[in-house]
Amino acid sequence: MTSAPLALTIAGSEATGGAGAQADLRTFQAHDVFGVVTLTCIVSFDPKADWGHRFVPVEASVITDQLEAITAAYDQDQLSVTKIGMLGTPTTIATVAEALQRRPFAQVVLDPVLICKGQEPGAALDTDTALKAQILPLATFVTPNHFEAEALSGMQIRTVDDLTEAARRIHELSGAAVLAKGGVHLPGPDAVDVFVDADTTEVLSAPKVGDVAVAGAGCTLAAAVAARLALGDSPLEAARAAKVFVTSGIHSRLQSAAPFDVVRQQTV
Ligand code: PXL
Repeated sequence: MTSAPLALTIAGSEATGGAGAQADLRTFQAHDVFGVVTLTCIVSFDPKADWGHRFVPVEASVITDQLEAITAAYDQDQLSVTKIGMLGTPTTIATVAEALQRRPFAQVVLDPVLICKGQEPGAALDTDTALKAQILPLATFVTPNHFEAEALSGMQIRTVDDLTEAARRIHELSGAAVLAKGGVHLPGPDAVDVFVDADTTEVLSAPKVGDVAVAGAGCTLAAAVAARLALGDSPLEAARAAKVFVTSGIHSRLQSAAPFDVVRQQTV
């Protein structure tokens, strides 16, 4: 028998494996963290329609069943870290929020997926509002990308100073540690993320790997934060390590016929 650090991902399936639960599980495994999954939805890109998203939510009762099985099998001492990825509908958001209130997790890493690459902006305003109202207050660590940081902070982000201010506002709003991602969206040679919690503001920087966003980077970063927290890192240590991990995965990215290259997670 062995004991192992565990982490749960509450996320969607993206069938080609670039993003979602598949990326999360590969990231957990790369850190030797035992991963378990509650599946929230199934996304199948449509190659006949410009690789648009076909989205099917998992029924609320089935989401509850998965969480019931997982939390009965592993108690709060054994499984204390969860990562939340794509939820997708207000019903799913309410279901997950209720389950997390019933059985709290010490660490809740929220990747506030408001929209996936290729989706229409603004298509899901009620989902965004529900996520902000019901899930954000439960998070202990949030990883918004450029677009999500603008939506959550209510400000435009054009510079690293803007990104820092937005991260500070999201920290004040949520009480969570925040790792706000500039990605390829800020000008300059570096991909810049900003970490803010009650004690620290730190700019994390790595040279950009090309100018085009890679699929799965957001999922991988948040999952790496969750894995590092499960291994005992502080939030700041987890943020630093996750940035290094995702940068390495972008360097060894996988090509396919889909429009985006995907992150390939490298064993730590
Ligand atoms: O990258 C955001 C994302 C997260 N989760 C799932 C997705 C996507 C984007 O495609 O499909 C399941």
